[in-house]
Amino acid sequence: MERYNFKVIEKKWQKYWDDNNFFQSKVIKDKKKFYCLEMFPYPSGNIHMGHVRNYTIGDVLARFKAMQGFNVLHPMGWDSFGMPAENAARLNNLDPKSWTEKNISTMKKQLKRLGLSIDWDREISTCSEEYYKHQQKFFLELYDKGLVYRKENYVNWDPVDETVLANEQVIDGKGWRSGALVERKKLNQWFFNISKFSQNLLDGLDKLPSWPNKVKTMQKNWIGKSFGCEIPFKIIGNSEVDEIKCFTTRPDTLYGFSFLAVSIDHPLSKFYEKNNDFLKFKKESSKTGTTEEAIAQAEKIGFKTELFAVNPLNEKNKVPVYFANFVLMDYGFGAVFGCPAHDQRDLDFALKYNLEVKTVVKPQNEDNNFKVNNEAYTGPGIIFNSNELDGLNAPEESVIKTIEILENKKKGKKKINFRLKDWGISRQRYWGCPIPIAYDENNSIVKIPTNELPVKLPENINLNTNGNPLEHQEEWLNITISGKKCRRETDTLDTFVDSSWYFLRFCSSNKSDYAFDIDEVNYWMPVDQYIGGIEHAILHLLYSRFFMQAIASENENFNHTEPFDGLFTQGMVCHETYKDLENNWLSPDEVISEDGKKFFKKNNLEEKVIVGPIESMSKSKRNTIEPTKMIDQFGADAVRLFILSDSPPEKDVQWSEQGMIASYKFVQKLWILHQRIKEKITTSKNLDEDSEKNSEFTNQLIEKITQNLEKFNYNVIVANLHEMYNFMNKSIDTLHNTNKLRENYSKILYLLSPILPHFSSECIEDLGLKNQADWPKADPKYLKNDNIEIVIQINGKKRATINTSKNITESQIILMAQKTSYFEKNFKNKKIEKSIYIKDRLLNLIIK
Ligand code: ANZ
Repeated sequence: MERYNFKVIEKKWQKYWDDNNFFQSKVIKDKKKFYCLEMFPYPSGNIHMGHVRNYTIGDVLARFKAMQGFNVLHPMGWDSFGMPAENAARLNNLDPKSWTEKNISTMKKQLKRLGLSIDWDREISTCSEEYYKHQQKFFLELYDKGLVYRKENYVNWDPVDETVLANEQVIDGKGWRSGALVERKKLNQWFFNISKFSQNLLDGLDKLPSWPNKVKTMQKNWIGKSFGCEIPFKIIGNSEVDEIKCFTTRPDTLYGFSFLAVSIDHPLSKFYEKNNDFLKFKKESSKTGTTEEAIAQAEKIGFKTELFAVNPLNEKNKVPVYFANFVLMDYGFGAVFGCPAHDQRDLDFALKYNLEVKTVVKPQNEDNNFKVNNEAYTGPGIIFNSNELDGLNAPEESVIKTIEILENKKKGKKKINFRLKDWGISRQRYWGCPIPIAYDENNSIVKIPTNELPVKLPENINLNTNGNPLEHQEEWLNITISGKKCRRETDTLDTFVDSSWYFLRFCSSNKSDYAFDIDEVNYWMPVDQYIGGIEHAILHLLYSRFFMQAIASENENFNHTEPFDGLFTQGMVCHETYKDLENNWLSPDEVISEDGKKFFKKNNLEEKVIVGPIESMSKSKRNTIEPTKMIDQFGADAVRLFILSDSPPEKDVQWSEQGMIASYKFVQKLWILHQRIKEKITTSKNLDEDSEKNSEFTNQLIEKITQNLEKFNYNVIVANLHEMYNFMNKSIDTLHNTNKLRENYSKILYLLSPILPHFSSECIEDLGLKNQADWPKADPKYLKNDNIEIVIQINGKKRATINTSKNITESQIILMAQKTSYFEKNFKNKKIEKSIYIKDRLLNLIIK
C-alpha cells in the first residue's frame, strides 16, 4: 500500500491555503466572532519548540471554533524591537532592521510549515513605522490625559547593557538578559501612571472567570493592596522638621515602637549631605539594588541621627531616628516605625543596634510572660503590654480599633496603599520606538506635532558607541518646532509597550490614520482566548490591562477595559540534558543510545555521556530540538500530534525521539486505515446491515472530542484518536453498511482536522467530501449509553457474557444466565446451589 507522503501533501495544502487566502477574516456583523490569539514571537531567527507548542494549541482551537460556525480572527505578528537585534547588529556590523526583517521572513516560512490557520493579511511588526507611529500617537494622547510623565528617579541600571531595567527585569539582583549585577542610578525617566488604576486593575480580575487562578493571584500580589494607617510622628531635634509620616499596616503594635527608620533618599537626607559618615553609609547602601528582593536579602544596616520620634499613643516614649537601607523611598512615605518584636526586618535591625524589643502581641494560648527573642512573632493573637489596646484580637479587631483611636486624637488616619509602582518606560537604546518628545533650550518638554509622526529611527548608524547610539546622531537630534530650536528625546520605549496593545491593532491592521477602527474593535474585542507562557503572568498581562484602562479613560467611544476574556498558560517543552566527562553540555544530536539508558558520544562511541535532569529546552543547556528538522523528517501533522500527546497543555511536556517516531507511525497507520475504508466504501456493495455499533462509537467519539476540545484536554484527544483507530481497524471487515460507514468516517475525518489539518484535508478530498464543513454533531440517541457487559461464571469459570442495561437485579440476571446456550446445553434443569452477584459486573453461579 502506498505510503503517506507527507512532504508532498503538506506542501500542497499549505499552498492551497495560501493561494486562496483561506483564513482571511473580516467583520461579519451578525455572526458570532471568536478572537483566538497566541502571544506573538520575538523574531530571534528560528522558531523553537515553545512556539510550536503555543501555536499548535492555538491553531487547534481556532480551527475547531471556525468549524463550529464562529467567525474566527486568528492573527500573527512580530514583537520585533528589542535588545537582541541591537546586540547582534553591533556584533556583526549589521543593521538591526535588516537583521530583524531577515529573521521575520525565515520564521514566517517556518510557521507556515506548521500548517497554522493564520490570517496573514493582518500580519504586523512592531518595529515598522506603520505600527509604531500609532504607538507614538498613543503616547501623546496619554501625555495629554496626564497618564505619562517624566521625573528624576533612582533606577536599576544594568552596567553591561547600559540601560535601565524595570524591577521585574531584575532577577536576584541581576539583569534579566545580561546577568550583570544591577546598580542604583538617578536618571530622568518617562513613566506611565499605571498606579492610578491600581484599584481598577484589582477589581477587573474578578471579572475574569476564565483566567487561571494562579495568574490572578500573582497579579493581585503584584498590585499589593494594603489596608493600614498613615501616622505623622512628631520629631524632636531639628527645628525645620516637625514630623515624619509613616505608612503602617500594624498601628496596633505601636506600644512596641523602638525606632523610626527612613530611606536614604528621604527628604530628611538633605540635612546630612555634608556629613561624611552619612555619605559613607549612603555609598554602602547603594550597593544594594533597588528591588525589594535585593533589599530584603541584604544585611540591614543603619545610620543613627541625633533626632527622636515620639510615640503618638504614649508621649513619653521617644525613640531614635535612623536612616536604614531596608526602607524603600517609593513605598508609602519612605519611612517606617520599627516594632522589632513583630517584624523580622525590624528585629534584625534592633538586634544589630541594641534597640529595645518589646513584645505586644501574644499567641492565643500564651500568658503575659510570652516574649520574642530571635524570631519575630507575626501571627495572630492578643494584644498585651499596650494599655488601652490590651485584650484586643490581633490583627482584625486591634488594627481597626487603633486607627479609630488615632483618628479621634487626630494623630493618624486610615490609608490604603498599593505596592504597584508606575511603569518606567524609558530605555537608553537605539532599537525601540522613539519617544515623540523634544526639549527646547530651557529643557522644557515639547511634544512632536502629530503631523510630524512618526518620529522615525535614523537608519544605518554606528552602533558601536557608548550608551545610547541615538545620542550621537546630531542631525537627527536637532529639530525646529514652531520656530523653536529643540533637541529630540533619545530614550526609546520599553518593548513591553509595543506588546501592550498589539491585539487592538490586529483588529484593523491595515488602517493607516489611526491605530484601530472602533467598530472593528467593538466587534472583535476582547480576545476570546489568549494563549501563552506563564512567564508573562505579571508584566505583559498587567501592562496590556493597563493600556485598555488608559485608552478608555476620558474616552466615551472606547468602553473596553479588559483585553483578554480567556487566558490559557501552556507548559514548557523539556528535554533531557547531556554532558561529556569534561562537564561540557552536549546536544541531543551529539549523543546516541541503544537502550535509552546508557548514552555515548556519537563521534566517539567509547566515550560515555552523563545524562542530566530533564529541563525546559534552552540554548544554554544545548537541549533544544529544531522544529524545522522535525517537520522535515516527520511532517507537520506528526509534530503537532506529538507536541499535544504526552501531557495536558498546561503542564510541561518532555520531548522524546521515540514519542516523535510513534506519532509519525500513527499518521502512517491512519493513512492505511483510510485506504482500507475508502476501498470498502467504493468497492463493496451497500448491504443494509446493522451498523449501530459503528454509529454509536462515532457519535460518542464526537461527543468526547468536542468536550475535550472545549476543556483544553488536548492530550486526551490524542488518546481518543488511538481508540478510534483501534475500533475502526477491528470492525471495518465486518461492516457491510457502506453508506453508514462513509457517513461515520467522514465525521471522524472532520474531527481529526484541528489536530491533523493536512492529513484530514487530503482524506476529505480523497473521498470527495466538502473541504469546509461544519463541526460534526453527536446524535443524542447514542449518548445515553447505560449498556454494560456482565460476566457469567459457572463454578468460578467464565462461561458467557451478557449485554444488558445498568442496574439490573440479581434475579433478572440469573434468569438471563439460564437462557444462555452454554447453560442450556450443560446445566438445563440443574439446581443452582448458590449465586454471587457483583452488581453490574459479574455473576457466579455454583452448581453441583
Ligand atoms: C509598623 C509595623 C509593625 C509594620 C509590625 C509591620 C509589622 P505591606 O503589608 O506590604 O503594605 N513599610 C511601610 N513603608 C515602607 C517602606 N517605604 N519601606 C519598607 N517598609 C515599609 O507592608 C506594610 C508594612 O511595611 C508597614 O507596616 C511598614 O512596617 C512597612 F509589627 O509598620 B509596618
